[in-house]
Amino acid sequence: MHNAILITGFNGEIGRQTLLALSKKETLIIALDINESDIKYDNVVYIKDSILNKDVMKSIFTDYNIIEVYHFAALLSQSANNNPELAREVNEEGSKLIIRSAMDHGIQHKSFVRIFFPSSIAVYGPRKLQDAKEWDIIKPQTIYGRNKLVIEQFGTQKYEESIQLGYGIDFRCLRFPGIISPYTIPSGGTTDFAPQMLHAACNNEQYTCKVDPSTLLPFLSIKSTIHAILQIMTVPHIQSKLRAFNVEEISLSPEEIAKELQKEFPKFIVDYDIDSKFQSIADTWPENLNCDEAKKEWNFINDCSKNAMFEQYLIPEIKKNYGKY
Ligand code: AKB
Repeated sequence: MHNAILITGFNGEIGRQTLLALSKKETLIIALDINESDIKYDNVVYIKDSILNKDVMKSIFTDYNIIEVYHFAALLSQSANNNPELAREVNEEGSKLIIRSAMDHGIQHKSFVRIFFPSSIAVYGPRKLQDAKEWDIIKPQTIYGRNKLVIEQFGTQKYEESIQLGYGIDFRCLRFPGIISPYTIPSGGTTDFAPQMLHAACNNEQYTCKVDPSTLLPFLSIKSTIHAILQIMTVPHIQSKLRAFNVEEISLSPEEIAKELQKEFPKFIVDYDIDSKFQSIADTWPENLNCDEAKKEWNFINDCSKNAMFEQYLIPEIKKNYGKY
């Protein structure tokens, strides 16, 4: 039976770049997504199906010796608020099915299946924190935040059971802020305005932002996102009792992002049409995150300036992505 890595939601903003990074490994990859793949790598078996399909999940864990799982299939905050039942099914039941399948596999093979789960700043609330720490008030105000917290707690419980058994799963989580990628344009998220602005500016499009210009939120570039995922998944052993860690590079507001982009794209116009569905969520998410635990555990580095993020990475990459050298 071949060793293999399972990745779900590989067509998404984080999944796509994680699959690219994992494809450089020798290990076979089983890539599951509800949509077709438009990118083909040699060492990847593509499965077009839902994470809710129990038969598919059973066959994956029967046909392959799954050693790692990267689970990105999910509805983001706005999509989840618009479709709570589907969000509960996908974000909770689908995630639990994967965790249970991996746990059974680990027990059967007397091994630990290492699982990466992308949690979110959405678990914080109800008030907007500064320098939010992992053990701060955790009272999520959104369906999505509650979904993420349920799985953080379920995965941690199954990890603790695995430690008692001596095999099962090794569950690892990052609480992601907004992600800014020059390669994909996300939808369904509250922090999507940041990557959407980047792409609009490069394509000479005006952008209407649904979040107040002064609202501060934490962000990570996609490059640092993938680096952090690979770091937490390669640390031999996490000493901390925590299983979910904060990661952030920089705290930004829509007006700060617009100003950074207008340095390179002076004709870029942003106007604001505040949408309460977006603003009410953004007002419960932290302004910025304390990442000391990630620094302690695997030397997570986040000394990133606006210049480093935009002028040295996002802008050159977005121009390359659209062939605008
Ligand atoms: C969203 O905005 O829903 C996500 C997130 C911060 O988890 N990008």
